[in-house]
Amino acid sequence: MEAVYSVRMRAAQGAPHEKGGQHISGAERIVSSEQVASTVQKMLFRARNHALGEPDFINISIERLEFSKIKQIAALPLVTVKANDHEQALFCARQLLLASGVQVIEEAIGILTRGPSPDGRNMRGAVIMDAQSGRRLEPDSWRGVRVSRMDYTPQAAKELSRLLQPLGLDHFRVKEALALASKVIWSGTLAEICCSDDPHYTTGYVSSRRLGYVRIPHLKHPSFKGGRVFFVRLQEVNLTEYITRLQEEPVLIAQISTVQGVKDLTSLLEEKHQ
Ligand code: WAQ
Ligand code: MG
Repeated sequence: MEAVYSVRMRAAQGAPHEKGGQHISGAERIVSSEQVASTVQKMLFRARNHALGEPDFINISIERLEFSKIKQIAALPLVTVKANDHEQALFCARQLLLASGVQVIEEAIGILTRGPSPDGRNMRGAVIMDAQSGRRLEPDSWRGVRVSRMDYTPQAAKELSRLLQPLGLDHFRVKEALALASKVIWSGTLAEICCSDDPHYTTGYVSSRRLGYVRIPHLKHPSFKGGRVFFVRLQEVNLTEYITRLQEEPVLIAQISTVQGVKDLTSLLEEKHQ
């Protein structure tokens, strides 16, 4: 890979995001020069065929990046916690966040339930929350902070697919969420909770420095709006630098960590204690 390009897409309904439009879809890739055109085409198709509806505005941007300046990082280890229904999923999410040092759990779950924006809709980006007080810290509480400029190296993507396949998890959704979560933790985040905004996708996750990426089946109740909350410790991060890193610092995941199947909560927490 010599010259690489960041290709980003965001699609909204009613108006562009910056004019209050409803977020429909987004995607982030870092690809070689030859892949730019096909990536744009795939993103366009994806924006126009989304479960949330047809967008009125699609923004695709292409930016050349200097490969030598891109940080190479490792993916978080991936595991699925056993949860048979929504109740159990919520219990797991609470325990996993507590074990990661987050106290303000109900505030975050409330946001995923009601929708993060002031009018109860979903945002294109994430909520940033003070892990101690539960105070929201993102500068724009209508749009949130969008993590951008991350992807896998071709080798790492291949390796991840190879490991996910026997578990039946080799889907773009899992891979994209793991890439995002890995960049988010690398950027200085203590922990994250996420639920899709897609009404049909009910598996969510909690990720953290301590536990890695923990998938939680049934986390998304049909009534949840979905979204992402990044928990930070204010004594650990400079908020402005942190947000710039999330949005702008290009990152390639060059190394895949462990990929495990389903584990029950107790053994998962015990393992991570050692
Ligand atoms: N930066 C910040 N927030 C984002 C970004 C981003 N790049 N992309 C999405 N979000 C926020 C936004 O509010 C979306 O509405 C919300 O997250 C959900 O996004 O292991 O599919 O892409 O099985 O719908 C997790 C489990 C799936 C995957 C998450 O999220 C698995 C998912 P979606
Ligand atoms: Mg979605």
